[in-house]
Amino acid sequence: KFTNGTIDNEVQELDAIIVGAGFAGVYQLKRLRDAGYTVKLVESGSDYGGVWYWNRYPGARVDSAVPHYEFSDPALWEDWTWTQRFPGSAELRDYFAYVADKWDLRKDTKFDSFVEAAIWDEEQAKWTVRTREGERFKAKFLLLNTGIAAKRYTPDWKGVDEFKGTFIHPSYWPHKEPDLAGKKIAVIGTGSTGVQLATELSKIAGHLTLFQRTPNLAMPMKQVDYELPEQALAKSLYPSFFSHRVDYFSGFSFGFLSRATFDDTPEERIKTYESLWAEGDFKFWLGTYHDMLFDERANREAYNFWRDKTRARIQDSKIADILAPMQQPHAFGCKRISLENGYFEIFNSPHVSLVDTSATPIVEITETGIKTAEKEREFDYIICATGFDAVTGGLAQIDIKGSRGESLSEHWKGGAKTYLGLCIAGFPNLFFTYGPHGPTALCNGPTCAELQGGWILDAMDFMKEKGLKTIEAKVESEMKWKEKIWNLANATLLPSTKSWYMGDNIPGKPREPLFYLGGVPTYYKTIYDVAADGYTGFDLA
Ligand code: N01
Repeated sequence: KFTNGTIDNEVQELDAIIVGAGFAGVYQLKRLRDAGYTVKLVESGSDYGGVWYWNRYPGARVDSAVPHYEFSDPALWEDWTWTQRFPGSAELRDYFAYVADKWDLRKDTKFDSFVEAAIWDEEQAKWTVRTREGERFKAKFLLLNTGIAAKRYTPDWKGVDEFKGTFIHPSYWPHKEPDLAGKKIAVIGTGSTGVQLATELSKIAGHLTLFQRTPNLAMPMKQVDYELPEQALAKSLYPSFFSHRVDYFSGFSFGFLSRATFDDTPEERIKTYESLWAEGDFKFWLGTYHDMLFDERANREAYNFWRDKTRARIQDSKIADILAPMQQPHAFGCKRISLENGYFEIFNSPHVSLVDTSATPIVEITETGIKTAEKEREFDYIICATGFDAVTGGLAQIDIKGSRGESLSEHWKGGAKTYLGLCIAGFPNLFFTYGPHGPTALCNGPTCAELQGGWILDAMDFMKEKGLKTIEAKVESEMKWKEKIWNLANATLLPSTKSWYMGDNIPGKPREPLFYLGGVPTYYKTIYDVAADGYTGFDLA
């Protein structure tokens, strides 16, 4: 069935094929192999790390604090020390190399292999998977762990190919560091990538121009360098720390306060805000009053505090009006907030400029630079931090054909449809993690990897025990789950805000909540209750 000119290697037969070597894929390889399954991990990059393999741009670092951002296996954490509270991308790659050795992953991993197609064979009840490089695999289970950022997005500007300087999407940062010192650099986009890049590049650029369409309501990270072997937490506390991650809304070790914003007097509120602010991390977002993401007035109060703190750091009031407007631009925390290290101060330097592309949009890329509705500017480098066809893009770009001959991209044409944020009707024995309709971007990555990965392994074990060939979500389960996703989202302020959380960043993408907004504890209970009840909502055969 795969005859489009690829090298037709022998088909390798497996119990499961895992796609993607980030946290989720690596976790599944270890757990499945330990459970006795034959399994292969296939990855398009040349090493482990997922987003951390690809995202090597200056300033790239995680904004979930360790030890949240690591696996819970004692065999790993006992001998691992971090140098910072929020490790950089190179240290995260070192961590993945360490995990690969400890867990002996390499012998079952195939790098430099982009999975481009998978087709369900009804008779054999197996998936045949093909990589762009020509390998073919046959497996009972297809486990997709492609993450939220596997499909890069560059707007369709005229002239990109004409640009004589260097044009880079930072998620494909060159392994040989470009010579940026003293150069005229444009950074387009102020998501997490743009904020980190701009902060770092401001230290070396001759002139840096940042193109902002929407302000990033970024908060101080409060990075900490550890005096080794000191760590954030005593290792004796790790087991309890990890076991409690599923007790909190976002899979961290902290959650929302039990009080609502206006339960406190104004003085108490300021005191609370100040103490959350001083802690850094996501405390002012995911550890604040429990009504902040649900109630407009509560949300405005949080924004006003953020705005006043931020404006105080910016010398030019016109620049402050763009970065931290007096009028709230969108609901606080309903578009991804970044953690920053001196971002707002860079605009106090004469060699850093800000262009508000909501007022003067980018019209085209020219041979020498960027033309906006206002004027043309010249650059040596254009760094296009415009993000990803997030969450669904990495899955739907694979040509997956299910039991009804329908492709996944056709199935999702009018919006994502899943059951439990783990599987899809018409696609038997296929599971995915960290994708649509799970807690995903509002959940710490490793927590989600272990929570969903553990569930998938349990489902496979259940099938083995019962001698089942297939497990497939029912269409009505999918419909009900989607309704739940909308109901949960409609109780929050998220649908009021334009962001990639709602699919807004990709022209033509259906507008819909891409995540389960009921929080990790409810999600965890729901999916494990389904398992305990014998996989309700599924057809088993
Ligand atoms: O991408 P984004 P990202 N003209 O989509 C702008 C994770 N991550 O790579 O906001 C002009 O957030 C766009 O503007 P607007 C994290 O989950 C984590 O930064 O749509 N501008 C926006 O400013 C994050 O959320 C880490 O109005 C245009 C930017 O480009 C996710 O990855 C680090 C435009 C895109 O921002 C994605 O982050 C990095 C146009 N035509 C990433 N089109 C850490 O852990 C788009 N933009 C720290």
